[in-house]
Amino acid sequence: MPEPVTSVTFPPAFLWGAATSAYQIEGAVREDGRTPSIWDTFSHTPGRTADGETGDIAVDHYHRFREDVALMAELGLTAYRFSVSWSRVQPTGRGPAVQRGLDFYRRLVDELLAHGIRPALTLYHWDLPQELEDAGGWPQRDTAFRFAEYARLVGEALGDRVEQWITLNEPWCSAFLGYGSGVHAPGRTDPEASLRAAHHLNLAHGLGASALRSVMPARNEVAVSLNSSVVRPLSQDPADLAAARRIDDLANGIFHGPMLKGAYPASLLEATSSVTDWSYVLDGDTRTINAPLDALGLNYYTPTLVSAASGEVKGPRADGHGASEHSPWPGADDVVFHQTPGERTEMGWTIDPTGLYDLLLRYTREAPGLPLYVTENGAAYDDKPDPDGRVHDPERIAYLHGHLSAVRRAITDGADVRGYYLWSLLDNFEWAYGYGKRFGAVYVDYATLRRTPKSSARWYGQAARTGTLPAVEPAA
Ligand code: PNW
Repeated sequence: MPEPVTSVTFPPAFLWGAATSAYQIEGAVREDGRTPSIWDTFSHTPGRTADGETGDIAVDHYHRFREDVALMAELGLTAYRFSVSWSRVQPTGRGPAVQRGLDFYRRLVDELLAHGIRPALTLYHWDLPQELEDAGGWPQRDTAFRFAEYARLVGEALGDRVEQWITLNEPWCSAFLGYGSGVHAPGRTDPEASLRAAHHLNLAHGLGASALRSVMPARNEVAVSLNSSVVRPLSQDPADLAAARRIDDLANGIFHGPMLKGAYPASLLEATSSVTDWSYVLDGDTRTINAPLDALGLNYYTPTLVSAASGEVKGPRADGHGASEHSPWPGADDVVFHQTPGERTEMGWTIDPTGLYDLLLRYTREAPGLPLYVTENGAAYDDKPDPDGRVHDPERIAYLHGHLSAVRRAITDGADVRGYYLWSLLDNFEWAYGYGKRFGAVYVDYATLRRTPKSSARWYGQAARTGTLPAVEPAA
C-alpha cells in the first residue's frame, strides 16, 4: 500500500466519533423495566438470525458503559453517537417515562461529558416496542404520534445535556427491510405496508423534530440519519438510467423529498401506483415532515449498481440487503442489481470511497447550507487476535483512510461536513448476521466480553488527536 504523498488534515472543529445502537450493544434486555422490542421478538424467532443469535447479552454495554467511555477517551475520540432503547423509556410505547430507563442514559451522557466527549443521541435505531407492533407497527399512522410523545419525554429528560439529536436512523431499513423483504424485524413481507411504513416514519420524524424543539434549549441541533444510497446505472442506456432513477426515488427521494423539500417526488408516486394509492398521505403531512433541520446525517457503506432487466436470465440478487425472496424495492421487480466491481468487505459490500464523496456533494446540492455529518461508515472484517493478543486489521485502516480522505476532498469541494462517526466503536450484534460480522474498531471476545482496541482504533485515535490522517500501515 503506497503511503499518501500529502497529509490529509481536517478543520479543527471536526468531530471524530464512533457510533453504536442500543439493541446491538446493551444487553440487559429484561432489566430496569425494559420490555421486548420487535428485535427481541424477531431474534428469538427460529430462523431469523444467524445461528439464532440475539441481543440478550450483546456486549453488555449496559453494565460496562463506564469502561467503554474510558476506552473512547483513551483513544482520543471527541464524539459518540448512541441510541436510546424506546422500550426502556416507555415499555408499552405509551404513557409516562420510566425513570430507571432514562437514568441509564443520564449516567452515560454524564460520563461522556466528564471525558470531554460530545454525545449524539439517536431516538430510534429500529427497536420499536413490541406492543406498538402488535397495534400495527409503522404501517399504522398512530405509531408516528407515539414516537413524537416518546421524543418529547427523552427531550425533556436529556435536552439539558445532549446538544446533538437524531430522530431516526435509516428509515429505509425500518420500512423496506422490516416490512418489505422481511430480513429485519418485524419480518413482514408486504410491499404496500412497507410504503405505508415509510410515510409514517417520515411523519414520525417531522412530529418528533417539532416535539423536541418544543421542550429543548434552542441551541440543540435536530437531525436525521439517512442511509442514502449512491445509485449508479450500469450504462448510459436510457433504460438503465430510468432504472437508476427509480431506485434513487425509493432509496433517497422517498425520505429527503418530504423532509428537505416538503413533497414526495412525482416520479415515485407514479412508479409505485400499482402497489399503493398513497391515500394515507393526509393533507398537511408533508408540511409536518418538512420540519426545519439543523443538520443531516448520512450513513454510507457501498454504492448500488443497477440496470433495467435485459431479458436474460437474472443472476442472484446482488443488492447486498440479505437473502430474501421478497424485494425491498416495491414496484421495481424489473430492476436488476449488480455487484459493483472491486474489493469487498466481509459483508460482500464493495469498497468505494468515491461513493461517499459523491453522496456528500449530492446532499450539498439537495440541501444547500445544511451542515452534514457522516453518522456511520465502516467495514466488517474477519478479525482475530494474534497469539500475543493483539488484533491487527490493516484492511480496516485502509478502508478508513480511503473514506476519510474522500470526506476531506468533499470538504475541499464545498461540502460542509462537520464530523465523522465510525461504525462501530465495538464489535456487536450485526442484526440478522448475528455476531459473525465484526464492524468494531474495538475487538470483543464474546466468551469473556473483554475489549481489545484493534490497530485501526489506535490509528483512528491518532487521527482524532492530531486532526490529520496517519499513513496507512503496511499490509501485514
Ligand atoms: C446500518 N442495507 O445497517 C445500521 O445503521 C447499523 O445498525 C448496522 O450495524 C450497520 O449499518 C452495518 O450493517 C444497515 O442492507 C443494514 O443496505 C443494512 C443495509 C444498510 C445499512
